[in-house]
Amino acid sequence: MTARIVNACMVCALALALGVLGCEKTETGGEEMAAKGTEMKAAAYTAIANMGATNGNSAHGTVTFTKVEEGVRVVAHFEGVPAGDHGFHIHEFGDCSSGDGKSAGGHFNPYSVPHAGPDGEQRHVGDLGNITANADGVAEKEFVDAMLGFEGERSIAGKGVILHANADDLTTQPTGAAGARISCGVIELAAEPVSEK
Ligand SMILES: [Cu+2]
Repeated sequence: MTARIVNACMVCALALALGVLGCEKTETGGEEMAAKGTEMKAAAYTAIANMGATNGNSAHGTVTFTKVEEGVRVVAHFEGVPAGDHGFHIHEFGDCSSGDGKSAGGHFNPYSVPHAGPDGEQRHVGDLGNITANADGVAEKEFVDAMLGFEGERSIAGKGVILHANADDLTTQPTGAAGARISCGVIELAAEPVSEK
C-alpha cells in the first residue's frame, strides 16, 4: 500500500517534471522562432524612393527606408537643391506622373490629425520635418522615425515622397506652407537591402 503510493507519487513527480520541461522547451522554441521571424521581416522591409526633379527643378536623389526596432530608419540624399530648409514629407499617393508632384496628393495622414513636425504629439504619419541643403545644393539627413511602419495603417510602402521648395513651418495647416514640390519619388519595397547613397 505504502509502496504503491510512493510509486504513484514518483510517477506524478516525473510527469510534472516532464510537463515543466516540455513547457520550457516550447517557450524557448517559440522565442527562437519569433526572433527568426523578426530578422526575416527586418531584412525584407527595406524600401527606396528614387527622387526625380519635378518640372523646372533640379532636386533629385534617393531616400531609403529600413525597418529597425525603434521604427523606420530614413536616409535621405539629395543634390541640386536650392540652399536652405525644405519641407520633407511622405504623401498619400505613390504617383509623380503630374510633373509638378501634385499627383502625390496630400500628406500621408491615416489618422486625420493636424499637421506638425516629426516630434509633434499629434502629427501626420508623413510629417518628417525639413531637410537643409548646403551651398553646393546637397541635402542629407538620417534619422529614425517611430511613427513610420511597413504594415497596417502606417505602412509607407507605395506612398509618395516629396521635397518642397520652401521650409515647413511645422504649424500652418495642413501643409506647413512648404510651397511647391521640387522633387517627387515613390517608396518601393526592395528585395534586398539597398546601399544608402
Ligand atoms: Cu509635402
